Amino acid sequence: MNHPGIANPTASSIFPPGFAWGVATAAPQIEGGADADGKGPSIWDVFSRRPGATHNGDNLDVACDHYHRFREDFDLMAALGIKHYRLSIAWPRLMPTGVGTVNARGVDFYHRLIDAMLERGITPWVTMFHWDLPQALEDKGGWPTRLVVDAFADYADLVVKSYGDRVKNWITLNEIGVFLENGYGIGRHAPGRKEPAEVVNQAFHHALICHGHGVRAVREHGGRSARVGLTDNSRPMIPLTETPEDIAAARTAFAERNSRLLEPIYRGSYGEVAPTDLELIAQPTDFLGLNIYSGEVVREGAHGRPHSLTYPDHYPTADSPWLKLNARAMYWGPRLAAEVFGVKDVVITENGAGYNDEPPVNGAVLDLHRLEYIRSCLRELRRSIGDGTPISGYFAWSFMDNFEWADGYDRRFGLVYTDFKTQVRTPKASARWFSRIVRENALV
Ligand code: GBH
Repeated sequence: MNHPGIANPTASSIFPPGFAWGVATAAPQIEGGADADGKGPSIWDVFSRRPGATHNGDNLDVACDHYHRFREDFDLMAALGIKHYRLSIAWPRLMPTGVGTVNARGVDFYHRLIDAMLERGITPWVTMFHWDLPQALEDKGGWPTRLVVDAFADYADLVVKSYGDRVKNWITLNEIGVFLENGYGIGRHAPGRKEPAEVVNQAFHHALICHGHGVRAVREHGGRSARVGLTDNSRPMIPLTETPEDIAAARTAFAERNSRLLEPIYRGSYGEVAPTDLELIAQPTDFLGLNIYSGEVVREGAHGRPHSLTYPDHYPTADSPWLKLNARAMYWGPRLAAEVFGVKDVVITENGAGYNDEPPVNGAVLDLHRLEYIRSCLRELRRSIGDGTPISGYFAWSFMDNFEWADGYDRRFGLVYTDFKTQVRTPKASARWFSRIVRENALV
């Protein structure tokens, strides 16, 4: 029964007009077609074939076969009412060896893909680099060598010149710290190297300059209405109590923990660097993309210093063991980015939860765990907006179950279930619920 006087949705559940609701994926995780139409190998194609590198030895050869099924996938997206889609472009499809020769068939693929999206009323948000470095560049030294910077500059120009007439939302690189620490520091991700900190630092510097070239390419070739930002998984710091002392501790911790990336980009300050490099890195962007899954709890400690708390055993956790289910990250991550680094516009470019969902039963996947977690996150996001944090969009990770890097295919983040044997897609309960949120522009 309706309670008289309580509207549904309530005012505090309604999002600002024009809020961008979307879903996200990345090329290497969904496309398959690993050597279709002249594509060169990426570091993930090669790494995933190494014995023991991924769960079950899973590789990217077929993935969701999106390369051949993108029209059906966009039909489903459109049927769910999704209006914004974050995807990435595979560098080795366009430039099989990373530099020089352009593969026209690869370029054409994304022309068809983008047109298919636009025909269905879906706005593309394109990430230039989501971890699939051409193997040929790795063979020459990879991210620690400067030649990746020059190669990326050409690649970014090619991408924006090719698609900039239809793509107006650009993301340069995804989670620089993650692909470098995992790929070159601990070796858990491609290319699986274990290098000393100074090598990883060098790689980090190169990736920042690549971000700068991405921004430059959009400004030069993207047209006047084009917007560009970087996506980071800046560590959200969550004050144990929402009191002035703990909030101050969270602010200090956020500044310290995220300065490596956000300082150079937002404050243009950064050790001893050639001024031309710094100029590229610190160019103004239009938004900051934040991937938020979890956060770290802090309180005021001794001498006013932040004190980080570790999660106890049995703290609610997704099947991804790192994914502690703390929805308040979604309030504090964007708010601290705005307060500490002066970010003027935050777009949540990823949020979700990884579970080993069971196959559909009578056509249904009741992923109530994922649904409730995302709902809690959206409640916190709305609270942050209500308190004045500038947030203009939210993308659920992921549209469909896909290749979860070293965790392979059992670990599912999709709103849509992927049967990797038959390639049948089944919207989960979370997809149907999210579809309604998009339609209402409100938490339902
Ligand atoms: C994002 O990365 C990626 O952009 C996306 O491609 C990916 O599929 C998605 O999230 C879900 O994972 O050392 O065991 O504690 C998330 C990056 C993954 C970084 C987990 C920290 C900690 C692993 N995070 N990682 S562990």
